[in-house]
Amino acid sequence: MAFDIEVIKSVYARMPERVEAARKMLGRPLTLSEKILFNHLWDGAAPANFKRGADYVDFAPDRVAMQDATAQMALLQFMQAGRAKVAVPSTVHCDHLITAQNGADTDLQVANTESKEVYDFLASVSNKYGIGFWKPGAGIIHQVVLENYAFPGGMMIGTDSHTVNAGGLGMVAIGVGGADACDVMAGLPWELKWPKLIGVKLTGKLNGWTAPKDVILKVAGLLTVKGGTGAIVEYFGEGATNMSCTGKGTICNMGAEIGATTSTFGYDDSMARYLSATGRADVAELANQVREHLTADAEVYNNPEAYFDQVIEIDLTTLEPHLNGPFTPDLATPISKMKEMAAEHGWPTRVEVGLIGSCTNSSYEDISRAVSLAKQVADKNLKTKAEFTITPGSEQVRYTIERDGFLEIFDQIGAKVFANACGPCIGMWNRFGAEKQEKNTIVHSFNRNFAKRADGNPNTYAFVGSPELVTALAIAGDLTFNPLTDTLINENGEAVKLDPPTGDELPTKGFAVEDAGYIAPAEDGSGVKVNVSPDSNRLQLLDPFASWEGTDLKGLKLLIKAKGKCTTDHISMAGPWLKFRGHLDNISNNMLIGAVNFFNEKTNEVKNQLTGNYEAVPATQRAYKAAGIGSIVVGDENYGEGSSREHAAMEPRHLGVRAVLVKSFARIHETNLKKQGMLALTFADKADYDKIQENDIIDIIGLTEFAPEKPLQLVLNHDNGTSETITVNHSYNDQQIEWFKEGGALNIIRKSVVA
Ligand code: MIC
Ligand code: SF4
Repeated sequence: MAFDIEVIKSVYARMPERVEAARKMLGRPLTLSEKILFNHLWDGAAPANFKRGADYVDFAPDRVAMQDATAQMALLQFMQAGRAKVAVPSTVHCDHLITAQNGADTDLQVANTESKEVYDFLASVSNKYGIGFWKPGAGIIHQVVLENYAFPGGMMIGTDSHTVNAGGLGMVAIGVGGADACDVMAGLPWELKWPKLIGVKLTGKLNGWTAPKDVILKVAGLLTVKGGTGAIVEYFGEGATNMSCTGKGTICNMGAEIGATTSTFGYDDSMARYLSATGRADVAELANQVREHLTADAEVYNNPEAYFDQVIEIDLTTLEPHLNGPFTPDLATPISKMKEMAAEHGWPTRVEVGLIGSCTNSSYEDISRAVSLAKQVADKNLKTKAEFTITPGSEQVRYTIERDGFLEIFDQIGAKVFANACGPCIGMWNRFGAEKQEKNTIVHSFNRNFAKRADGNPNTYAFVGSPELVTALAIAGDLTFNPLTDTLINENGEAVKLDPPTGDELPTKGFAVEDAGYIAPAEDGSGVKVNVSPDSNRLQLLDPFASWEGTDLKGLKLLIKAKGKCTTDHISMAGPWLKFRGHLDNISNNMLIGAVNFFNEKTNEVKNQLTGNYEAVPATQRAYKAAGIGSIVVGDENYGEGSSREHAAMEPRHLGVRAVLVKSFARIHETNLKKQGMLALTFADKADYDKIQENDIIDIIGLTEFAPEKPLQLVLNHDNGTSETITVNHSYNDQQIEWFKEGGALNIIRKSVVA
């Protein structure tokens, strides 16, 4: 039986009435996204004609999921909320802290020793507060959620940007910072700007070498890393129903890479099949009863232009396999153009490593299709040219593919199987020789390929493709190999062609697993002790941030004017730093060390205005903090793109940065800044970015009358004695202004506990 079936029943029980009320109020048919949103309005709220992309609305999500690297901070905050138990079903998944090096068993052992303190902390907090705990090795959060918790029509939030993966099962699943998760677990409403809606119509049917991954690689190319900002992407059409549920998951997963709030698909037979195969026939049965509400009204898909803000159409029958990259997931190249593109840009064409798996692409279908290619290596007397690795998404998938002989076939091509964890996808990869920083190419089926992400080497060119294409390119050892047209020379000197991949949507013998890795919490956790040692360098209890002093902020130093792409990886790097995710002071030593300083084009070298010397960013900011001087960070477009990690907002807050002023923000990061009591500001005129000079002293004026939709003024005092005033915008509503004034949202919850 499924977990928390009562929650699912109650969501479905109220759905018909709430959907009808919304339809009546709007006087028009509804998209699926709208149905789910209206059905999850915060208790008692009546539907209203919310303005897309403008109105903040309170929601009541059905569940919360957290992964270990973000759960630490989320739970450190939750511990201060004064609650005995979480208010909605919640889970913790230990997946980000396992370094991939020698293979699953030894790597897992090492992690269990190295991160024991963190795992023990997470296990005991989970046990105490009624949170389901998935131990290290159980799998990657999004795969485990898809297999166990996701359900059509549900709404969940998760402290990871790829929470959106659950859209594959027809959910509205959204990535958030830990402070948002903390609110929902504490029983408070969760706020989101009513999203815009993008419709993607899929016609035709995938065939041959093309996979679901290619749909999202194509969409990313069309919409770019910013194109989905503030929007839910809803996929529909015969192409959607023709596709597996896990394939839909892949597409939704990488919706994070276009900045979309989330992506989703209407309920169909593929979802019912997946639910049944993963032991949840009961959920499928319930969903079948409210089927009409778990997809858009027919008029919407017949005439999408009238209901979506933007509509894209993709014909799956003619869609080509793509490779996206390097260094950004939206640089989309159809495989037939790769020869040209690589030559034009000087991309290294020799593929050193092919990596498949991750939360994005490790379904049974993915692995079975990749294995059909690996099999051809022996059958056609080929030799695999590149290294090859697999990170299964869950123990259930790993166990099943082992049973079905797939791992043995991969073994024959020299593949290494890493633990069921994030591993190389998040820089937890002890790649041999990476420290030499040689220029090289890897191909993987993950979702992100920002510089340094996988192995810490800035000269690694990472390309994202489907597991089947990655496998073919690893066999060929050549980025420009087009398996649709090209041949390979085998060990006998003959030219051979790879047959297109084939596979099974679901295991014919069913899924199996011995120990899935789940630990249920205590019925009554009140007696459970949670220990955090004051000497720990991994965990640190949180001290409340100071509230606003009640005046304008004057005399702020410019800490850094970041140039170009500044993702959360640039602001708070992962990889080696992941181990400090539960220790705010220690992790703050990575603050903005990856951001490029506009004035010298260097990373981690900014002018310390107190000494005039160029120093590391964290050290410079610590010097300002010691001197009691606030500072400001300036950034470019889509600042904070990528991860949900709130450390990217908490570190500057902790070290005394007061405001972040950019051309535009990525959604989760902007909310994280607000939640932590920072000022998140945008240039009213983007050209004003050019007015910011290295030695500026900056005043923020208008805070005593801080109000929604009312711009603030910034006075830039240049070192030649002149000054100029620019206008900056913000998107704070009344509630968020309170967060700022109180010094952070958590201070408000804390107060309510004391009161
Ligand atoms: C990622 O893919 O970047 C991560 C690591 O999963 C992050 C979460 C994190 O930084 O802990 C995400 O996407 O939110
Ligand atoms: Fe883990 Fe990578 Fe998925 Fe993030 S994207 S959850 S790091 S596997």
